[in-house]
Amino acid sequence: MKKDLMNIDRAKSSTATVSRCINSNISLGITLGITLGLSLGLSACSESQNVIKSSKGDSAAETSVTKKTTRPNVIVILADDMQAGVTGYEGHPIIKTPNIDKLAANGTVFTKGFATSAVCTPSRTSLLTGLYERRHGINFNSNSSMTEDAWSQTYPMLLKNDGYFVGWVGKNHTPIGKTEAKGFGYKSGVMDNSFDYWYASHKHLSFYPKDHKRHAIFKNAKADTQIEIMEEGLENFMEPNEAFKAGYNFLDSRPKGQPFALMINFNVPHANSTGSMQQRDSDLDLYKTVYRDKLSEVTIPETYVANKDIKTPKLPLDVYNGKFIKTYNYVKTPDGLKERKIREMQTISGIDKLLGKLVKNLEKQGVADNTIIVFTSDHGLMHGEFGLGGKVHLYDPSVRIPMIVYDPRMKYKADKSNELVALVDIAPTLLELTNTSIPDEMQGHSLKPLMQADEKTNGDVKWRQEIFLENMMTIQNYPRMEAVRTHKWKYVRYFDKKKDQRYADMSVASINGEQPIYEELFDIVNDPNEINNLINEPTNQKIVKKLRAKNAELVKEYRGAKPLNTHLSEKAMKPIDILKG
Ligand SMILES: [Ca+2]
Repeated sequence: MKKDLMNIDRAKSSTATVSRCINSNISLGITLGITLGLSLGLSACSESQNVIKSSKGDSAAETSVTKKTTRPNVIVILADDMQAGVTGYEGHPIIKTPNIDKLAANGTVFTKGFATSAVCTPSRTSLLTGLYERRHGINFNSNSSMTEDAWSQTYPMLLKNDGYFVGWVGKNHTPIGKTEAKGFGYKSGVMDNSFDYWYASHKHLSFYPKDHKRHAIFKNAKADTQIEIMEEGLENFMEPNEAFKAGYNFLDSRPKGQPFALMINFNVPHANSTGSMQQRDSDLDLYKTVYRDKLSEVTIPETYVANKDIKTPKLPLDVYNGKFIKTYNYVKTPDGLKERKIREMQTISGIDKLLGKLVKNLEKQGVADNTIIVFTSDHGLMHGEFGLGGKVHLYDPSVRIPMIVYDPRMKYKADKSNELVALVDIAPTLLELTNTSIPDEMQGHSLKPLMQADEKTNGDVKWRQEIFLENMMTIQNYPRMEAVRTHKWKYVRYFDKKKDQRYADMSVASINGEQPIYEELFDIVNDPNEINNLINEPTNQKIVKKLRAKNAELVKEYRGAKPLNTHLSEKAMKPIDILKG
């Protein structure tokens, strides 16, 4: 029933966008003061009209013209392993993020944004597909690659198919395709060749990408550091630079007048990058000295437990043995965590610097008033809360993310939304805002109704009252987990590691009756740090029963009946004990 209501919302909003070009011109003067403070220049509407005037003049073509002339550009900026709360707009006491703060002030801030799978690969895949991991079937241990058909249904490919020039800069962590010529997943070349502009590489980039042969695409960059290399790629995207292009003759120039969709995917502040920072002489001061004078003001979480002080583990040892990979060893001591936090702030400020330059470039190009910008992270991270490191867990530090959606054309903008939203909602949002059809299979919902403060919609949007969270990454000692979080409660269930199976089989295990071996219930409102497990409190049994049922319902709905739309590697076919290695 609720989904039907959502679809009605989508249809209404899509109809409304038909007249957006006219509206946006009328409202230019009004919105001028609250946009990023940019000079508008010619509207992209008139620019686009010139480009497509040569198309047919019949009524069908007129519809096409109306659609194309209203189309905004789309930029998604994705941080890596960035917890919610480490920005100025979220009230962080030390970090300075003026450009992110400005985006927050001019856009809609989602205060309850979530990654439904708190791991790079499945979460980034959810952002692209609008699907929960349970349906897209891609993780580090899935030994699978998205099929070409599944890839065609991601938002960048849907936009490309609908007339957009698409670019990708930075990191990719989603294996896609399978080709005889090149191979499986990252090796297939499917993703690299799908983009009109590709200045990116697969898996971790490190802080100095040029140090690694795998990232040869960056070898001619002037800068050595990740964020600045990405800045060079972005500058060239916005204004093709012949000297830059000479080193990469496969890069196309962006045609002026064609709407673009650009993905800017960082590998910071991920510990792979912050852990590889070396304060080289050639680094900017930002990555050497900034924030170091604030070391004494850096705080550790209220629930922090140093490794040597762990007496009673947060989770029983037969549920999770507590061991995490050495990448996250910095949480084991307060000094290690504080150093991590300094580097985290430095690299987030690096992202902020890049955003500032990008906005100036959009101004210069005269498209700032017609460019949607999304800022978010693929998931959060544990910072030693209860002695835990890494991500994956379904506790809030791991699953909560910063999320801002800025659409300069929006006439009545909501400053913020406290609804439960997730990365799966980004793809349908961007498709709706660009007037592109949303595939029925997409499971997220467009955030557009929440972004509007129009009296007709504000406070009257029917929205989900619970969000489903999951972990199916069973490598690195982690248990399978499922959770349902409402505004008030979080219910988490853990499964027996001894019953881990092949990935595709695990995706239906609980649907087929596998029972959890451990459960948690937290009162998020009164216990936001998730300290007290209330699962056995007699007074809570009614809500426990309700959330168990909701969990079962959501797993089934999100998994769906169809097989996973993935290619499987040879490894995926081997017995389970090999998979565990
Ligand atoms: Ca990540």
